[in-house]
Amino acid sequence: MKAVLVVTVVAILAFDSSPANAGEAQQLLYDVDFGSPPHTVGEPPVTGAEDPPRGTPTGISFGDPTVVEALGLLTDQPCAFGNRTTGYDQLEFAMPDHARDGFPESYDIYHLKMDVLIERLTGSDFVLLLDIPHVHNIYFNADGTMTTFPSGLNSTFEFGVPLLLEVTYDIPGDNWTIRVDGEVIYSDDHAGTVFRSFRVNLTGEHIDDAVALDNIQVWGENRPVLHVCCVGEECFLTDYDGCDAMGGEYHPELDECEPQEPCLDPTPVRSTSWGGLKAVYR
Ligand SMILES: [Ca+2]
Ligand SMILES: [Ca+2]
Repeated sequence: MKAVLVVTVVAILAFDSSPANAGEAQQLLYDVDFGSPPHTVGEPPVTGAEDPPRGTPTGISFGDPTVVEALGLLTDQPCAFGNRTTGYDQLEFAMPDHARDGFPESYDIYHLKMDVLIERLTGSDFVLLLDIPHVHNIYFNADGTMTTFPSGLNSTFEFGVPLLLEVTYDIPGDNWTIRVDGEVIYSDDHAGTVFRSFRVNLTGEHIDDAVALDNIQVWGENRPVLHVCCVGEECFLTDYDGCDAMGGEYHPELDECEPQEPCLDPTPVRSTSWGGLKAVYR
């Protein structure tokens, strides 16, 4: 059987998370740097649910997360968790499928990134809880390990060293991927269905526990819609521009190359040998 080629436009699909290079297919949902205004050093982060991009979390679920001038090596006004009180410190970020404070539009792919500093943990853990809608959690544990729920990740981190944590959910692609400082450390299926919210939480079992986050960004992205493009008898899946660039005939009414192989003429007007047919199907 002839291989079906899927052509995708790399410029659209490749995820560039920098705001300056964002394509039209992407929407910046959160861009929270805890800077002033609206946030104030020594105060809890301001919360709100404006139109995207939002500069605030949507809620403080528990405790006393506090905007600080610096914590350890995170020196550009992060949000600190711990703050010499015990108990949960938790921020919530509502996502599109959240009944309260959600965004008006849902997306196929979500990309989260944030600077994380685990300064000290003595028995507590710090966790990124993702409700999509069943829980996907990423734990920073007191023994220096990084783990997930559902289980699968077995990694480590360094106390006192900021890291860039990135998480990508591809919901139709049924995949979630975790990167630290640009390196993929985990990738698996179980991407979930609808993304209701994510939360960040320090369990706070000791007053010395200290964690800080900064530059929390979340992007939504829709997959381009691909249709059949016939270049001769070869079938490709592309968008209109991709088909045009290949000199093909675009068929927006068709979205699969298999099993019917729509680019093969069902009643060939030109005669062909068995050898020629076999070459087509090889
Ligand atoms: Ca900041
Ligand atoms: Ca606290």
